[in-house]
Amino acid sequence: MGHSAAVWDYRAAHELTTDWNGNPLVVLRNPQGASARISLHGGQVMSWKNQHGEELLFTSSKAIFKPPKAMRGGIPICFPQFGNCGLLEQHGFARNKVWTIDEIPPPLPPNDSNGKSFVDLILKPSSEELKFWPHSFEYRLRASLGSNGQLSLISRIRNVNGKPFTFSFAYHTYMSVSDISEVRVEGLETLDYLDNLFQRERYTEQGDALTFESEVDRVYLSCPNPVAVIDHGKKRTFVIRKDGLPDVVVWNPWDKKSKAIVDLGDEEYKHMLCVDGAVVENPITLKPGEEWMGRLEILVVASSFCSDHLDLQKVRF
Ligand code: TA6
Repeated sequence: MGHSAAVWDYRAAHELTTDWNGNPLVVLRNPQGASARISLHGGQVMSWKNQHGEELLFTSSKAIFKPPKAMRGGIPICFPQFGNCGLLEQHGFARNKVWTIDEIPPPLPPNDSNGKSFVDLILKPSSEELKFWPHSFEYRLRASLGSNGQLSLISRIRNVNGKPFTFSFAYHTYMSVSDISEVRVEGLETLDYLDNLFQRERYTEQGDALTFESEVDRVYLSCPNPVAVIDHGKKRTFVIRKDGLPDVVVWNPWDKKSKAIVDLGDEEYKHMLCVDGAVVENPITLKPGEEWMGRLEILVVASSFCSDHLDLQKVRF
């Protein structure tokens, strides 16, 4: 793009536009040519491209971009409930609501702003949500793109209510992969997980790395940083770091489940993998006036950058 980082105006590097369906969309760009698109519908990241213009997130060819449902792909936000075991709709309402741009957000540390193009969004409950979930909150989301192409999402949820409330949460991240049979996930070894395919029974991961031969729908508990999704086909690795998000959800619907999902093509499970930074096992309780923060950072590096025994510690965010 011909801009040097020194003269790059990061504030001006976010642009408000609309998708083909008329939904407002914010586009972030970095000086090297990477970009991210964040919809005000759901505060959902719809696209994240590297400096070569390659898409890093999966979007279904059958995705429905029409509110009120979340688009199948990108990064839908699951709040105030992950899954369908509460009183609310599956994965909560945040992904189906219209967010607004937060013009004067409370400050974040300089590291979360300097050298990044970013946008701040806010969601407050409407009288409709309050009927089903009677808790006043302010949910602030910062989405940013670093000069190295890193995507960061910072959620700050504040209780502005008179009573405590409890929530679970996930950044439901659909990664685009060459072929699911060419992918392995590292960083989950020896961890306990809840298996959604077996009534959330608890197991311990025995393998050195997680590979995929059938449907997987698990919540790995208390995962340390980083977690890596290694795509041998594309020779690239997603390195995931998180803060305030102890659990990691791993989901691939495989062939049978895919056929039952209307907005997912029958064969598309081969090209997606959800790996979510999440809070599932121990939901968060906020007292009046308290705030919770959950941060997700994803960087994509060439797999050759890491050796066979992936030295992820040397990956700089
Ligand atoms: O664990 C991930 C999961 O909860 C799966 O059980 C699966 O249903 C998926 O999310 C997608 O949910 P959605 O409501 O977006 O169709």
